[in-house]
Amino acid sequence: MDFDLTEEQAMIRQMVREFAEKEVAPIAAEMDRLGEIPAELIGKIAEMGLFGISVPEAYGGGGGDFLSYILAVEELSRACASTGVTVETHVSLGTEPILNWGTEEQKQRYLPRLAGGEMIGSFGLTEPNAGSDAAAIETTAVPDGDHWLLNGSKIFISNSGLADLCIVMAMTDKTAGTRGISAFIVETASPGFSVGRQEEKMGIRAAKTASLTFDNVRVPRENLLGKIGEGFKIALHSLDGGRVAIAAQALGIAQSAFDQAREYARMRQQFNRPLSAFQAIQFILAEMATEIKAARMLTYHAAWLKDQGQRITEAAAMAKYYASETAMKQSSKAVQVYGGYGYIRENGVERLMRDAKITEIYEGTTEIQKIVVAGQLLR
Ligand code: COS
Repeated sequence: MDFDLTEEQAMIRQMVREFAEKEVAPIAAEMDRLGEIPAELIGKIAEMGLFGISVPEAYGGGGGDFLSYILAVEELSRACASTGVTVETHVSLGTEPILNWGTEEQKQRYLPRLAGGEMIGSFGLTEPNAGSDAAAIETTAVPDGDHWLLNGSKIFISNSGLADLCIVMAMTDKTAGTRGISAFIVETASPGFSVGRQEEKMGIRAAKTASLTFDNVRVPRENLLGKIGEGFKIALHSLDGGRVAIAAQALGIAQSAFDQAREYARMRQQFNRPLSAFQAIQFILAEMATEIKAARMLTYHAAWLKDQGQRITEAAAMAKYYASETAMKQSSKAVQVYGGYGYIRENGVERLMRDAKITEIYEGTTEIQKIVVAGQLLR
């Protein structure tokens, strides 16, 4: 058992940490206020190679392993959870499905541009009537000569408005249940593809989230991803990886909450002593640090299993369930340590609480993660 990062993983973590502290953290509050990640920052992330961190060098990526990517999402999210999820959506949900399920031709066509950040990726699964019940999607794809015709709509789609490409799940056979769903690589510039208004969210306010509408969108036949009927499997397999990355996002938020709470506890004086001299506050910090460590172990272990080529359905669900609850708890505790100063925007800890909540919801709610874990345990 080896708990050390490799030299390369440690180097990537350090590099992303420095980048996040210098380029992301100073503008995180402003991005949250404006509801926007500046194009300049997206450009810098692309320059750093973070959009292609886990894409093999043969396709223009950095050739890093999955754990390196997880470390990058954690460090970005520690500075700004909106930035973390923008990269996460692009990598786990917009790029990995092509890497894992695409034909050689699809990989050659899309991966170099995705890895370089010239194209941003997204993932269209959720619909108004298909949230946790992902198989209930109503968007349809019907063959039409050399194309597929897509009709329907999606909601709550991350990176909408920013993305150039969307992996869209659509029904190709309504009578076949989950095996009637297929996946398509859809370019967002296609006629009939439209993006709704950006949602006003509680947290991750700088990340883009909008609905999509497909009005007779013509998708070339060769853009079917995987085989007909494999879409649900592709979606859930992609979400396995995505859930580990959301656990990493949650970890970044929780770590930031701890860092700020500790700093404040040392600095803030009440009753002629720093807060950190009170056992009530020491216990809070001890609980925070312990739970964050446990969440980190689950998350890195799930990433390590993926790097060993093992199925991670259970490990990913456990990591996401635990890390997201940890982020919610720790960010709330950080606000408590700050007291009234934590409740006002100025100090930045309330943003962590708002950002943490979504990690318990997207890419499968906590309840869905428990269903997945129980399903594996009772198989
Ligand atoms: N990887 C690959 N394939 C998987 C899989 C995984 N992690 N999980 C399930 N599958 C396959 C199964 O093997 C099965 O395939 P076969 O029909 O060939 O046997 C198929 O998918 C259906 O599996 P299952 O019957 O377990 O699926 P359910 O309909 O019971 O749904 C839940 C399972 C509820 C867990 C699933 O719908 C889910 O994860 N929902 C949440 C969706 C979600 O995360 N939404 C967020 C949107 S993205 S922000």
